[in-house]
Amino acid sequence: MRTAAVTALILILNVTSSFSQAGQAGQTGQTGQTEKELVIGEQPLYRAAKATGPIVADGVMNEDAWKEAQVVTFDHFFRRDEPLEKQRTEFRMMWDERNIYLFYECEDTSITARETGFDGRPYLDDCAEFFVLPVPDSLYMHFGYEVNVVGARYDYVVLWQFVGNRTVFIPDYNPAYEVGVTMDGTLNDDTDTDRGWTMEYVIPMSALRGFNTRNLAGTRWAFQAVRQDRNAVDDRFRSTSTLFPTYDVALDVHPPYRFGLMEFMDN
Ligand SMILES: [Ca+2]
Ligand SMILES: [Ca+2]
Ligand SMILES: [Ca+2]
Repeated sequence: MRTAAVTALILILNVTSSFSQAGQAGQTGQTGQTEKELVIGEQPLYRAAKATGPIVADGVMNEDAWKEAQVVTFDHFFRRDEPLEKQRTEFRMMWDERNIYLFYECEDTSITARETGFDGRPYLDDCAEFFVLPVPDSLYMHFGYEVNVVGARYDYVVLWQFVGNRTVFIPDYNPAYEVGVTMDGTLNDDTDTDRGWTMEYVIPMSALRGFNTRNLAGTRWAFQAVRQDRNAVDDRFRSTSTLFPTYDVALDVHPPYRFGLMEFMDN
């Protein structure tokens, strides 16, 4: 146990060190980044616009504020068996002093969700996930939010490969946040063809307790956004797509050193 704890500490120190070195290299125009090797400090950047008006978590993008959001797609697919499983997802994120706002717009020919329990396994269903580490760095933890299309939530703190190679999920993290869903199709009916679903999150800054959530304009946090796509009621298999590449998906989609960055824009 003592050896594992020391190893974890050394890993954290190494990552912190390489982050600052990579940042300096980036400033001088040098880059060690390749398709397979994401260098800490050179992660891809999402620019989160500041919301200029209220946003209601109802799954409907009818607020003027959303017009300012950068639109990106999840182009990294994993666990994909069939071409059918490569379905399009558009993602938007905004912020203000009180909240982070997320919008997932998912094309889906088969809307499927079985989990209804709290802190269960919504990730085996059609599910939108958000992992955030509220610093511009790659510490070995993050907050996680996963909600399926029937509103079943799984929220947790991850300690990634914290003890040896073991990742610890702490589900006792149960913050207050709002989620709204719309579906264009029929739930859990494999015999027809659906069109898609949306999910809108409003996560209060207070959910990220313990981290600095003030004076955010111009600062950066690490995050990842993920979609699970299940297309058969009786088969738990689902494909996974992510905003940022995560090359070790056989491991999982949670390593914080594969996260990208969000920048809090002041418009
Ligand atoms: Ca809305
Ligand atoms: Ca929880
Ligand atoms: Ca689906």
